[in-house]
Amino acid sequence: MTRTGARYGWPAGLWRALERRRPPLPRYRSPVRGPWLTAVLGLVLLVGMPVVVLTGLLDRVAYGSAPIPADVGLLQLPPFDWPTSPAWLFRLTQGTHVLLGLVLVPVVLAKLWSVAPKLTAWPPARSLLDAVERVTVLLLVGSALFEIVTGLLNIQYDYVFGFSFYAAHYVGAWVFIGALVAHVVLRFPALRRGLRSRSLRVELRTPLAATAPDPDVESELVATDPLPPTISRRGALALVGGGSLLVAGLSVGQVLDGPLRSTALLLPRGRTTAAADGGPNDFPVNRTFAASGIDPAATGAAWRLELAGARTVLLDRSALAAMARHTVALPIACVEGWSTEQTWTGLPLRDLAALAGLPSPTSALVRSIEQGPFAAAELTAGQVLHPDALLALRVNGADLSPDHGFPARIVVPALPGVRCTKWVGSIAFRGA
Ligand SMILES: Nc1nc2c(c(=O)[nH]1)N[C@H]1C(S)=C(S)[C@@H](COP(=O)(O)O)O[C@H]1N2
Ligand SMILES: [Mo]
Repeated sequence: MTRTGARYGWPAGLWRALERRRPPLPRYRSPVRGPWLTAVLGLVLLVGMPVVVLTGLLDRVAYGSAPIPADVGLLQLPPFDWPTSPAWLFRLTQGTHVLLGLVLVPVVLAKLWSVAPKLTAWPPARSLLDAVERVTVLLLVGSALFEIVTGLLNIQYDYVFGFSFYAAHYVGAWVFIGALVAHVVLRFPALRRGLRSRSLRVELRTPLAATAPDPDVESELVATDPLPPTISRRGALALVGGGSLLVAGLSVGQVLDGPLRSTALLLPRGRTTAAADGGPNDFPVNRTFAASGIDPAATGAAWRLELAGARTVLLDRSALAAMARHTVALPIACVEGWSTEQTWTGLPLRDLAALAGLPSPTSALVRSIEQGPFAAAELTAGQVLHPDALLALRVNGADLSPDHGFPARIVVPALPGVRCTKWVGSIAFRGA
């Protein structure tokens, strides 16, 4: 049985002529494909995707422009000060973005499978509205796959692409947002119809033996010559849900401290520890001291912290250590998804600002003795003045290890890990 173009207002001859020119596109014959399955998967994505998008945009705001500037032109969000409280804020937004993004991958793939007949429909457009819809679907599918692939490569630290991840993933997100809004507006009625076409309760009780093809042959998703079922609808949902659970199980360890971290098999870097000895410095490392290329002599007895403000002050490590009395548990949350909470001891940044003669600075520029993209990071007034914002010298009661930023590093509540500069050489306070 083949559908005719009559109901789309096409002249029958033209439709048949096009049909005859059908390229060798696959014809899909699964009996469980249909408006209901597509609508259920669509609903899950309709709830989950906005959360991934919103937490992603928030991460972008928290990340700011430093240390890796990414020029995104007009798409730049208006600047606003990322809060320093609650301290776990970035850990939550970043963890949610990466984890939920990963967990939804099986659902996205299942949704693509479920609408495959539409993606390969011939003729490519039945009407103008249909053409518009197909273009938005193309953008939606393209940007979703782009975001998934760049996101996955980023958390594997695998920069095989020749462009900035930060700019590309962000611009891709806006393409996705636009296409998603258009898709939801255009397809919402179909989503409702699909959800109502079957009862979830009934489907969950229907075994394979009782699984029948959809009678709704008007729908493009429904096979006109279905094969016998090899999986029930509930089986298909269980397969997708199981896939998501598996992904969750293999990733959630990245945000957990303790032995469960080693279960984060999807996130190799989050498991790398400085000292796999269970000691005070045994927690994930982003870039190791060896990888930083810093000459070890520069972190030895010759090291001085330079504070600039109304006056310039040079302090050696023993002078700083004598003043380092503030201890607080704060997370390090990496933009690549992993996070950990550790107990840091050091000097409040606001005390250092006062030492430099600027007790209420408007911003600060932190410089590392490392060269390269992490050489400098900007802190806002709020980030400098928070009582728990530290130049940390110690962690969990021991000196920082070289991998964690010895002689001194920045730790600020709710600040993305990428801006918690290690191997600090100087801090320049600016303002009144
Ligand atoms: N100088 C310098 N500071 C840095 C980095 C770096 O590569 N160089 N990496 C940053 C990133 S991306 C993170 S997530 C944290 C990780 O800190 P950790 O390696 O001590 O866990 O350090 C940040 N500070
Ligand atoms: Mo990071």
